[in-house]
Amino acid sequence: MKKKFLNLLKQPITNSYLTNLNKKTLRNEYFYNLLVSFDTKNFLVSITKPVDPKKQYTNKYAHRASESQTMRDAFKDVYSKLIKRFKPNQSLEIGSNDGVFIRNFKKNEITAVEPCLNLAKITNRLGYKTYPEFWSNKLAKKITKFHNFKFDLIFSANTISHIPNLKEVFSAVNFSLTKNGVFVFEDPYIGSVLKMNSYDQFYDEHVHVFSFLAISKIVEKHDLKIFDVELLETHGGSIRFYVCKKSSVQKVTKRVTNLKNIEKKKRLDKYITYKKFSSRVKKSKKDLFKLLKKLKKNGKKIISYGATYKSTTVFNYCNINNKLIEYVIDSTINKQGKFTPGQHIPIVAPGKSINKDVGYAFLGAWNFTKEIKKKEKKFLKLGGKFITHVPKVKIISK
Ligand code: JHZ
Repeated sequence: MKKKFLNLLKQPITNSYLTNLNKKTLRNEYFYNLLVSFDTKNFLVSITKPVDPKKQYTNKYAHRASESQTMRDAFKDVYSKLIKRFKPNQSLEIGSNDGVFIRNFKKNEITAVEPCLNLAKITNRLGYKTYPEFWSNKLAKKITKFHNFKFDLIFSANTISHIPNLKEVFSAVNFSLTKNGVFVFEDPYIGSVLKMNSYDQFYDEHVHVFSFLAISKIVEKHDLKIFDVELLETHGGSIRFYVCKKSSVQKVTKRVTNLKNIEKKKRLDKYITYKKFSSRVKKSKKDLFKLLKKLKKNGKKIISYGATYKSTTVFNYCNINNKLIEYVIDSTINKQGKFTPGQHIPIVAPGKSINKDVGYAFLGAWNFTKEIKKKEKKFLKLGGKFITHVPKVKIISK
């Protein structure tokens, strides 16, 4: 049974960066109510009414996974680790974005699936066979029929949590795996969201935010098992699942039972845990708005760093517009010159460092704080400060 615990109010589609602010564009901007629920039976945290994926994964998809050094390194590391441990002959990636993971492979070793046409074109051009379609039972059958083989490794990062129908995901995965093949996927972790108070991990694309307890219930129904699990620092706290067929030779590691026990102890299977989180979110909203208002009143210039999908949730939930934040800087070329969804703050290209007249930069990309601080040493040295809302609203001056 789904029980609502968090209301993040009216939100736009996070990928819909606006090219102009004329009347027609504004009239056509799509909004929905972002309500988050906890399923008391299968422990899954999900958006109550997901948006139609065709509205989200278009041929104008903006996010480029290889935009940060942190993520390029992380994907290289996981590639080496998986190759060493599983020695796959043939691999598949679900949601290959701009190819940040598959670029590590030889072209005949990996197949990719990416429904956003503009992204699929990038990797097809590089010579990696990419299916520009949504992952489904039908596509899984088509792929194995075309290639005449199944996969020893299926990998997916920041994609499975985006798919409303998880039953179909796992049934298509089971069909596509070789006898002892492995499915490794990683997504934001609900344990980290609760700890970091990072409510901005909820937006239209993050249909679910996973716990170990929720995924173990689902895979069980598809004749699969979790044989290993890792908690990661990426994207502000992620979880990596290692899944195989129940009949596989893979042995279940201790980490699996450990995490299961930790999650039970932290009551991730109880509605009250999420209800309490929602009170902390309301406080975070009040604190952030109050801080920005105060700084503005004192004549400070505030900008935002990283036109992230996450910050779209923050700005729209907390009612932060360009009266408070003058502009957002982002290194992604196809976000520059556009406006943030819902609150319409202009997005500009970063200069060599943050402009001298800027007093404060809100960390829209707080998950890359280390990388950003390293790049913006001069800004900090000249007295500039960052603002973050995770784990609580505060100013960072060093
Ligand atoms: P980043 C996206 O979310 C969408 P977002 C998606 N749904 C998802 O799950 C996650 O990614 C994984 C910029 N930047 O990765 C680049 C700079 O400008 O936190 C990006 O636009 N300068 C698929 O958008 C943004 O910030 C920098 O120095 O919340 C970061 O976006 C750095 C480090 C980043 O994901």
